[in-house]
Amino acid sequence: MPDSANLQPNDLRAFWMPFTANRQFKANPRMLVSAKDMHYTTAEGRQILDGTAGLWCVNAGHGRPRIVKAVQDQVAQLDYAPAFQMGHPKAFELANRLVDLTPADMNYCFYTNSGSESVETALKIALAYQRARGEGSRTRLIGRERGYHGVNFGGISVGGIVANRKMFGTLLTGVDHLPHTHDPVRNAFTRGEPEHGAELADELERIAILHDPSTIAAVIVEPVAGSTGVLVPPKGYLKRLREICDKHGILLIFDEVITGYGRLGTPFAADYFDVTPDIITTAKGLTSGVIPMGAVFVRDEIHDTFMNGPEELIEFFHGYTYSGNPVAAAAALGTLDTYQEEGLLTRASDLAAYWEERLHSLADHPYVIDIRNIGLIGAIELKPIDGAPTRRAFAAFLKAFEMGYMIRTTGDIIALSPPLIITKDQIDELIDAVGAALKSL
Ligand code: PXG
Repeated sequence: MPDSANLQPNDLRAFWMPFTANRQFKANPRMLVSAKDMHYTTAEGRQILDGTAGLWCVNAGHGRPRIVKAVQDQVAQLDYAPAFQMGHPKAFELANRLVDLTPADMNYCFYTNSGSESVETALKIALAYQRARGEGSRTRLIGRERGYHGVNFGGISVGGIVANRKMFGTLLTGVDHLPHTHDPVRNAFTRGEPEHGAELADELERIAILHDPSTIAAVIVEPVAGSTGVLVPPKGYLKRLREICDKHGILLIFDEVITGYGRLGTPFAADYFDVTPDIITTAKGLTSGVIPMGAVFVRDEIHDTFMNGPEELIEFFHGYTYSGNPVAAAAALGTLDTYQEEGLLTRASDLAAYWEERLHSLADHPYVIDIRNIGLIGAIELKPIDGAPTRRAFAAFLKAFEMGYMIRTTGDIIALSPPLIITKDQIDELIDAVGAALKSL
């Protein structure tokens, strides 16, 4: 057998792993070699219950037959087609099916290969749209503290995670940030949307007046911030952002890379909160993580504004070699079939009350200082060890993995976001395991 087919790799040196403590991992690797439905199997043959849908992406569960077959058939039939000035049928079929899921007047889809690329694409569409409609002075982009919009330069510029920004120079110019909405003093242990904090949206008004609204192109926010530890928007906050954007001609971008495709129990967070943005970025759950793919959805008015030059000219100078890749498109179609046949885009709403109840049952466990939840997302915030932030949550992560459960930590926050196929028994199992891991700390 070639080395790559070995279940136990013999040398971990060359792979510089992303967002990983490389030396620690390589000293004691956690190696996954197969997966089916709700479980991974490790190289040692242990079963691991997936409490995080991989990295918030495996919404349909692992090894789902329709997706596997769609990919196998497609790679044998048409492996690649040029993405520029050429097409293939599945990219069009997929776009049509996707825009049927998006809010009513968002009928156009631009393909990318990741959440980070979806963000760059959305920011570029926003700037180019403002210019195309004669508002070229609108060059500023507004993000939010604690926002995560991927790792490319636009995304880290509008993002609000210090560690992702500080090593990388001056970033984009002309960016400002809203304050984050995390308020443990007023909102700790809230179930669902917190009561307090809608007024933080008014900071957009202040920023708009500071720079003058005519200089601002777009605001980008995650409807629910995921990576920085599940920050659920205060009641009324997103509606207020929408109103201020409307008042000042500013585009509103929802980064739905995590919230898209059923995570909250609706196809998109825009549906859940009943707030329609101008642009939605997605990736992850689009293919249930199987093949890298992202999609950006825009309102008709944005797309149509680009469609007025000479017909033989390219309207928008942007795109990727793999935009709408045939195998990725097939994976996405297989994923949508699975979501639709099994009702997965709304299943989280059936499970949400049970999930919430079980999650909040951990409130009395050691070191727990807050619990937050929405849809099929949960977060348990721990009191950091004095002088050693992140260590306590990471210890819980290691303990849970040893016990056969995959959870995710960010700072001292445990984040949970299981595949949407999880059963109530598996929710019990996962929450009990997290409880036991906390008790062992
Ligand atoms: N936007 C949002 C809202 C995200 O959550 C990205 C953009 C970037 O996507 P890509 O595909 O370029 O990674 C993300 C990614 C975590 C975690 O544990 C979150 C992400 C990725 C990896 C880990 O919180 N979010």
